[in-house]
Amino acid sequence: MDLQTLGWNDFFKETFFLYQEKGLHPGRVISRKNNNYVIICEEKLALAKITGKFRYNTQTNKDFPTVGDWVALEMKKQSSHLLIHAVLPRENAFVRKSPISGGRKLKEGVVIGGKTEEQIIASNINTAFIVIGLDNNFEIRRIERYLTLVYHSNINPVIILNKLDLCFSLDDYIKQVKDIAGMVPVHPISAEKGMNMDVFSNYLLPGKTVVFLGSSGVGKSTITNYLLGDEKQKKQSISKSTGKGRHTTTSVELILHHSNGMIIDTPGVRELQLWGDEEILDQSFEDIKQLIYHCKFNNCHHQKEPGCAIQKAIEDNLLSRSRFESYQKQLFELQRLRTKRRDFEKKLNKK
Ligand SMILES: Nc1nc2c(ncn2[C@@H]2O[C@H](COP(=O)(O)OP(=O)(O)OP(=O)(O)O)[C@@H](O)[C@H]2O)c(=O)[nH]1
Ligand SMILES: [Mg+2]
Ligand SMILES: [Zn+2]
Repeated sequence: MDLQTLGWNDFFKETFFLYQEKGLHPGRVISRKNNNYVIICEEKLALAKITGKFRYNTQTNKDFPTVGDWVALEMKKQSSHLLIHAVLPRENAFVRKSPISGGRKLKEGVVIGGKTEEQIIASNINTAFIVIGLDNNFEIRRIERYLTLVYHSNINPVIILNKLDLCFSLDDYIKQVKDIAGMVPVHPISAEKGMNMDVFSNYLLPGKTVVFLGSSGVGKSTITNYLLGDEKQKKQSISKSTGKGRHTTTSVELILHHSNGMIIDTPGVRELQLWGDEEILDQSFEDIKQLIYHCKFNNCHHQKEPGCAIQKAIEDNLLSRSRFESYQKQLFELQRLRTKRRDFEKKLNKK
């Protein structure tokens, strides 16, 4: 398998030039556990670790290698593992805000301190499948959050409505999704019953990487297993399973598919906190942004002001109140994040 089939392109080639002169080799990160990486390079899988210098010079989580990254490797003779010298610039990455950690304290019920950082789930991705279950856990507001982050990451979103076999009112669900997702492709499928599974062949193409995102239990791994058509993942997850019958994915993993495309399966996260500036809502809430543009006052709070286009749209049933509330919630979260990030960056610069 050549590098192109793994997603190597001119973008990476350009930045790799410097490392090539130093005799380093390119490879792509398949999985990570602490400082142990599995890398695919030169037609084989190998273990790798970052160099001491890399570790010393790296302050933030986002600068460590992540699944999907291209890295510059030293092949040491007679060593059990390769050495990662650098991460090549990413074409894109799916990021969320890390759950607060490190030195966090509660003061009068409010979290102070801790690290305000982004967490990179996976990188260099062509398509992000936002998976949701057509069962009792259908959460439209969650899709909105994923859409905000996927757009921000510069990845093409596709919405997968899984568990079609459990659904009796598909039209209703599709309408809800179309209302918030506009032109984003929406595919109803059932991984368990093998319904409409051929939609994936439009995305799983040689050299292309797709990622499955969504809450725990929506069926990301079931879809992945179906597509792989073998027992690879299942076997692995059974060994990790708690014996309760369900195999929760615990780490991000890149898997080669026989189409020569690549699949990244991710664990469903409990908290999907936003990361980015307030502008990241421009695409995921384009409808609301358009309306705000038509409010009479520039500084309209969309409460009871005269000439408020938002309130009018809600009255006329052109916009649902819950969607507007969801927009406000995300906006507020991003405003708070901006303040916290500023404080955290100040702290980093002082070091
Ligand atoms: N009825 C039905 N059940 C499904 C379908 N797809 C998946 N399931 C079931 O949903 C449960 C969760 O599936 P998983 O594939 O483990 O979900 P996941 O999204 O990978 O979950 P995490 O790894 O925890 O993030 C399993 O019991 C599956 O058998 C489907 O199309 N129909
Ligand atoms: Mg899973
Ligand atoms: Zn207004």
